[in-house]
Amino acid sequence: WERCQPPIREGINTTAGQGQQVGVQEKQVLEDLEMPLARRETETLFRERPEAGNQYLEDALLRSYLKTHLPPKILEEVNQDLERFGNRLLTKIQALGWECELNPPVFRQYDAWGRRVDHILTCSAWRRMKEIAAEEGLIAEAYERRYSSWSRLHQAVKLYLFASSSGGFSCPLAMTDGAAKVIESLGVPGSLKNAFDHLTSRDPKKFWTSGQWMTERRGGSDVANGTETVARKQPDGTYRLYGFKWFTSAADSDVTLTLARVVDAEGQVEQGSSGLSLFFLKVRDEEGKLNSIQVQRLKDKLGTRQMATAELWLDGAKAELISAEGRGVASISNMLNITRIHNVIAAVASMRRMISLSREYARRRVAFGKLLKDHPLHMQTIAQMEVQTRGAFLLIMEIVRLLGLVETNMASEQDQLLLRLLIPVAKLYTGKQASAVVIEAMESFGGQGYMEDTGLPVIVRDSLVLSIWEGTTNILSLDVLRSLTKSQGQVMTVFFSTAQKKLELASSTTNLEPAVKRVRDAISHLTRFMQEAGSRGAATMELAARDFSYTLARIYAGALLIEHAARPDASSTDISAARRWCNQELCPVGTEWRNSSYEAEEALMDSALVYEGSPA
Ligand code: UCC
Repeated sequence: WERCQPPIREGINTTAGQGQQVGVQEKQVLEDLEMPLARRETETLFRERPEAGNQYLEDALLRSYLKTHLPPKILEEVNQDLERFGNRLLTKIQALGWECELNPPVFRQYDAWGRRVDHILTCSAWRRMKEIAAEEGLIAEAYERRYSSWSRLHQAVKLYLFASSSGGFSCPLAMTDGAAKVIESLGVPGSLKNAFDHLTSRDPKKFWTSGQWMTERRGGSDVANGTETVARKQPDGTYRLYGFKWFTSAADSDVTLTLARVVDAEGQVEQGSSGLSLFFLKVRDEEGKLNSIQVQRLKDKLGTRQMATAELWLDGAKAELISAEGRGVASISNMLNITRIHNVIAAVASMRRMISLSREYARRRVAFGKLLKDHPLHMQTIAQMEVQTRGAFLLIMEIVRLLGLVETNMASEQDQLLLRLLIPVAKLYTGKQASAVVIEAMESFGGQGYMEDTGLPVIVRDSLVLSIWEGTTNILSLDVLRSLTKSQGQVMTVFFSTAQKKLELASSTTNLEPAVKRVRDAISHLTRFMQEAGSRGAATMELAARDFSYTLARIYAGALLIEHAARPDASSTDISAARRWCNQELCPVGTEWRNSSYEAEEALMDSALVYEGSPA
């Protein structure tokens, strides 16, 4: 309101009867009191719009990470590609992303003549995104392996730069990557060779995207018990699928992987996880007709509205069985681990984009007589977000580095175990971080952050799903425990030894001593917790699973930040980020253990607290 008030002008007397000169001035003042003045003020506000530049060039941590880890020849090429891609994102792709937001998909069930058509209509910008994804090799890069183990990291960095400008297209890319991974892990059998070529193509005319239809009405998390879809074998060896898929993301995709129960000769199916098998199917035939699939409706979602999520009836959809019978969950977990990695990439990208806009805004916006950037409290808030984002960024780089090693047969058994553990840890931790950081960053724009047409609420809405899809925080915490059980605790041995090695690298850096000490203390608290809680059995570990996973994320990211800050050419900000990260509670599971939060009586009290006053 203050901005709309006319300014007080010194030296202008508006009282009547003081001659012609005064009369002209008075007229001027009266004119100024009209709209033009208010409009001029508004124009000032326009100039405060934060503009992010080339997101690659402005990302100091990303660039220093690449410089530290990539071999020089690869660095040179990757650097060139990323700078070019950063410019393309800024000048072309970002605008397309906004168009996708403004033109969400529309579902048309019938044509003008009453024929059932079930068309999901997407906008031209969305379709252009698909072409760009192919041209940029956003999937291909990872499978061509021209930079050997570093190809995965190169791809991940491109996806990270792309995510916040992609208009939601990161979602189909995640599933496409997951499908390619499953097919590759099956040895690219002849029947899937064509599909693999399409999914990993750089040719926009050839490129296919994939869905991942896992969720049915009775089970999003509990896939083993919630899947009702059945598969009937046909004389030609193919199957026909019958069932109802409750959430199918990017339902305009070309192909999909899905789970179903094979019907045996007696017409029976096996329930539970061991009754599930994995199928590949094309969504449409060559003429564009749906593969015996009916679209019931599109979902009305809080965010990711650029992307069509549908309810689908499978009414005899033709499909190919691609796992051993009953090994559906284990087979699709190859896809899940890839889509979970993409989830982490998207989480870090959304935090990075919001901070990038926030810091630009702080350079332009004046409040209380000075720029926001000159208000220490404001800068402290953004710096705290920056520290969180740096920890998350190094986690994702570590994961894709390990994945690259696994994919090029250069990984040790320890690397594989560590990767298995870190994927759910990073997914659950960064999903939560993203919502917290993005909402905090929204606040740094004041009321403007809440305005739809700034584009900021889109980032907020879209980031909220990151802790839900691909496994909620609790489901992922249980997956962390699954990785412990399956490896008989070996994942933890590797976790501890790798974290300790990273800390040793910093032993001669005096500035990092306090941070190193805090991580070492956290490791000993965690070790003590595991010794004591481990003997209490599964129920205790289940109650502790979330805090346990947070502890792993904080310790490991702390070790990574310390490692990065211990480089000979590390900056003072690298050191400060490591120290600040390590100043937070690094071992929440130890604290809660001391508070007896995981005792059986406390679990009973949880229920009592939740249900007090609620009818039985
Ligand atoms: O939301 C969806 C699509 C969204 C769009 C994608 C966007 C991606 C991000 C984009 C960013 C922009 S699709 C729905 C997502 N749904 C889920 O994530 C499901 C959540 N639920 C779980 O993860 C559960 O934990 C289940 C389904 C895995 C539990 O199934 P079971 O059958 O009860 O689990 P079991 O019996 O423990 O595991 C069966 C087998 C075991 O192997 P074996 O038999 O050899 O011992 C497990 O070790 O599967 C293995 N397994 C795994 N292996 C299970 N999970 C994993 C894993 N993560 N990695 C390796």
